[in-house]
Amino acid sequence: LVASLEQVQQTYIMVKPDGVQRGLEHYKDLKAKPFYPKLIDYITSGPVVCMAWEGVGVVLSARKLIGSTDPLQAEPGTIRGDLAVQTGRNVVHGSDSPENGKRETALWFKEGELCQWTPAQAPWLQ
Ligand code: RTP
Repeated sequence: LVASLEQVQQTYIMVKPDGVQRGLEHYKDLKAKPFYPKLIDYITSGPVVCMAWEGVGVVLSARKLIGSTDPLQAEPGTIRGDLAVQTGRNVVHGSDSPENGKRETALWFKEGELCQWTPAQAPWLQ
């Protein structure tokens, strides 16, 4: 996991209860993995809830909230630690790098679908 707490980043967050019925190759990096066919069955088996978050260090902080890939290794208080049991049904996804955050956000959202928001005149607020 490559992430910095200094730069403003985008991360793509997906509640993946049961995938989506579109032919998007979100997990193309994992094509060679033995679990890939099962992962694609899972992720395309129904609707998902998609989010794009933006903020300083958001890739790392979102992954912290989500917890480890294997729910049994995930800390209590994280989404996977509290709500999941198996790696193959780990409830939620978050980009693993700023580069993938940009790529995945562009894959799942058109520009007009993202809400641009500028905080009030207080640069120390994040
Ligand atoms: P994600 O991309 O979904 O946030 O997950 P991750 O970075 O924590 O984990 P990654 O290694 O990229 O794996 C992607 C998803 O594939 C499923 N998986 N199944 N051994 C297995 O059966 C296995 N390993 C991974 C999980 O749904 C994992 O989140």
